[in-house]
Amino acid sequence: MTGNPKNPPKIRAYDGPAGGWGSARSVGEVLLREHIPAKGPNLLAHQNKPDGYMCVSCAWAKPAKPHPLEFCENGAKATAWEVTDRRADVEFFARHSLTELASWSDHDLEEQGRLTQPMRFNPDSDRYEPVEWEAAFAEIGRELRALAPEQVDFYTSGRASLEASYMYQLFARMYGSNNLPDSSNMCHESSSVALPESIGASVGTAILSDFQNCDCIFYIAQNVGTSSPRLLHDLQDAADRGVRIVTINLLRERGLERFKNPQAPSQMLSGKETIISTEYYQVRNGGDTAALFGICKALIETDDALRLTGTSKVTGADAEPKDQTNAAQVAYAASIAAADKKHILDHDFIKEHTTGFEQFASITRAHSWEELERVSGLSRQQMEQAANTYANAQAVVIAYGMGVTQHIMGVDNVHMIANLALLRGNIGKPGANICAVRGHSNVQGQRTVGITEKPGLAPLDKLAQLYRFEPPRWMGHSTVETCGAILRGESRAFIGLGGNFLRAVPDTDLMEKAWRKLRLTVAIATKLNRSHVVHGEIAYLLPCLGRLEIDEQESGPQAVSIESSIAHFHGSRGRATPASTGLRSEPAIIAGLAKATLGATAVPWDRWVANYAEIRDAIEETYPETFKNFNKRLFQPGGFPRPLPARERKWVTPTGKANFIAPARLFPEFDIRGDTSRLLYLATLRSNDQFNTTVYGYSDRFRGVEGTRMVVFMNGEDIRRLGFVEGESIDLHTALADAAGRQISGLRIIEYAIPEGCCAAYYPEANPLFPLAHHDKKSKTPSYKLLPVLVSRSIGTTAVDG
Ligand SMILES: Nc1nc2c(c(=O)[nH]1)N[C@H]1C(S)=C(S)[C@@H](COP(=O)(O)OP(=O)(O)OC[C@H]3O[C@@H](n4cnc5c(=O)[nH]c(N)nc54)[C@H](O)[C@@H]3O)O[C@H]1N2
Ligand SMILES: Nc1nc2c(c(=O)[nH]1)N[C@H]1C(S)=C(S)[C@@H](COP(=O)(O)OP(=O)(O)OC[C@H]3O[C@@H](n4cnc5c(=O)[nH]c(N)nc54)[C@H](O)[C@@H]3O)O[C@H]1N2
Ligand SMILES: [Mo]
Repeated sequence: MTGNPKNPPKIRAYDGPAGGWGSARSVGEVLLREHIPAKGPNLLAHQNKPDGYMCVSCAWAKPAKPHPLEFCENGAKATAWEVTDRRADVEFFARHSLTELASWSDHDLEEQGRLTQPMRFNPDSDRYEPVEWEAAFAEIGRELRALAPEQVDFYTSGRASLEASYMYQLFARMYGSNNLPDSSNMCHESSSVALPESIGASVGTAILSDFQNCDCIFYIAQNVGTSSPRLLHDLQDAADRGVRIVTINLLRERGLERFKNPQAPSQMLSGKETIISTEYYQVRNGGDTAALFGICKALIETDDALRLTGTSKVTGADAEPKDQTNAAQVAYAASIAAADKKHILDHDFIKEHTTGFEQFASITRAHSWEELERVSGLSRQQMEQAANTYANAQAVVIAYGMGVTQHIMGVDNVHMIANLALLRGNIGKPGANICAVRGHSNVQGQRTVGITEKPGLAPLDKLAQLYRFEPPRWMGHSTVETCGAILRGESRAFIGLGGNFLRAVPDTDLMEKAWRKLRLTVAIATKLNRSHVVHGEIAYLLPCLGRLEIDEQESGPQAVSIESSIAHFHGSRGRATPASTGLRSEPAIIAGLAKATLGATAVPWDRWVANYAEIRDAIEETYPETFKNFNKRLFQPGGFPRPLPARERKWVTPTGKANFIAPARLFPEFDIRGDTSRLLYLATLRSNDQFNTTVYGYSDRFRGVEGTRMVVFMNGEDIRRLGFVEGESIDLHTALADAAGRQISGLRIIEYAIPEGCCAAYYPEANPLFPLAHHDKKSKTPSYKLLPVLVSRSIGTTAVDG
């Protein structure tokens, strides 16, 4: 089984809007595909509702007054994928050896359906075989006790509830380890490092009402139509109010161009679409710091001129516009003058609330337009136009995603976003603020309750006092450090609370070899994936309930909770019948592991499992300010907010102010090896038919790709310059010194609206290209959106998915 798509690949331009009938049809098809046409629609009615369950797809806000159907195409897919009627049961594992399953594609592995009971790897039969829960816990406990805590890694993917995450970090710390890497290390970690330095907040500060009160949105490097489609409704409402939406993205993404609301009958029938972006700037990948410097330069220099002269005369722009560049600037200065403004920057805010402005301004002025244009791929006029729009807005939301964070300069990029916001006081006023659009549905929340490798970020003293143990104080492993320790043979055991670590990380080929040498791999999971079929010497699959399922415990059916992208907490109650009676909940599995590993402790594990409200009480005791009256507020419509001092312009930074921080460079320095005439900069992307490593199918409707994922998006000029033709198969080779030999083969060329010199391919297929060392040194986030690659014609290879 190769996982080859059933139909031959088709590539054609998609000219519909995001949403629309395509989306409505797709939801129906998904329910059919997972054999759940009857229970599906009923269940979906409870998705993201105050009394229902919180979607397991993205982390976008759940409004207090939801739409009758508060879900999107991709949320419906995630639901269908979880409540599917398909099963990877005992008979399935009896039929297939692990050697065989290791040749299956990501899609085919998960497509087998839900895991049904605990399994242990048997080396004699090369199969996973059923095992009793207690026997599994006992052996895992014995193995963990035989290892040093430094040798064990406890990974969390961002779906686990606040309750499960809190228990998991406590288990790891009581065992003696701070090795708590998580999916966030590959995702928004650049935000988690940069935002505290800039504004003293570890998360975005925007809430839903900011989208309702802004007069401008900067939408940077996030693919809303695929990755967080419900946010498209908020963008649509804003667009309908006449809000300017300025998009900065590597690609032309359909969801950022046009949207038709599949849940608004009038739009569906009338054929009306909403134009989302009023300005669309296609930046080169890795060009955001330069582009944002350019926008800041236009603002600062225009402000300089206004302050000097008190008139609309601005640097480089005489009264008579000589070219388009000057035209934009003059129009801008004129509009400022018309509004009788004497300056463009919010000097009162800068003076009262920030440090570092003068230094940032002089570094910004010193960057030449030529350099900024070359690195960003935008023209001076475009950057000035964006600045003009920015300066004419009273309240701006700046939202961003992975195209900013997954970079060698990820932290620098986020600093630049904060700098732009600070120039006009766009933090801590209604309708403004920074929105870090989060990925996994509880990735933000798991950090809030202690999942972190950094001892300084966990309330260790409090945990010590509450549970009477001495927590480890050493710095644990982040995701890339876990990979390093596994590659070096230092880590001996890997426990995964969800996720598909082996596919999500860089250097996947090397990692697989090292992974097989681990003494112990334990996966708490809902579905089979590659991190399970490639396994350690002793390997366990511990199947858990999903969030959508009824979680019956001693005190009755349980609820869990999550934190959304806008820092609101929500209760979630499962509605679906569990996939199997052999499943346990994540809290129950963690408690089982903890008791078997740690013996008697001061933690009432069994009581917690019997009634999750008691876990929430413990969370509240640990974080009294954040989780005040947790159980009482659990189902508050719209969620209850997490206190965010930066929203009130209280800056929890060492200076007590918000800080302008200027990146030291515009673009990373790479030690490139090979024929540079064949060099392109690669970004990796998600299709509209996947959730991370979960590949639902082989369709990327908005980008017009059907039936394959083995493609590379290229600019037409590059295709011709390199002597290729569209549809031809090529290979990509990592072009960095010390990274020789990393390549992927047989990618079909698609001509696409992407700047020259750049290209894009799908994640996780492209991950073998990324060397582990290729990450942001400050946040350790892998640079998944910027890798120098060389392209060559494929010899004798054909594209094979999987
Ligand atoms: N359906 C679906 N939903 C998801 C997920 C999924 O896989 N499928 N994953 C979830 C997770 S964990 C996450 S983190 C989010 C991810 O959601 P996104 O943040 O949207 O991440 P990507 O899909 O990787 O795409 C990033 C976008 O950045 C652009 N880009 C790439 N490089 C650059 C650059 O250098 N500069 C600029 N300005 N733009 C760039 C790309 O063109 C693309 O539009 O979505 C979450 N939601
Ligand atoms: N090249 C490249 N690599 C990337 C990225 C990229 O843009 N480019 N993006 C990165 C990002 S942003 C992220 S977040 C990571 C994602 O990395 P991960 O979070 O590790 O991966 P997922 O694909 O989300 O994990 C899917 C698996 O989770 C399990 N699962 C699903 N639901 C549940 C549940 O309720 N409970 C439990 N216990 N298990 C469950 C299933 O077994 C499923 O197979 O990948 C990163 N890797
Ligand atoms: Mo993510």
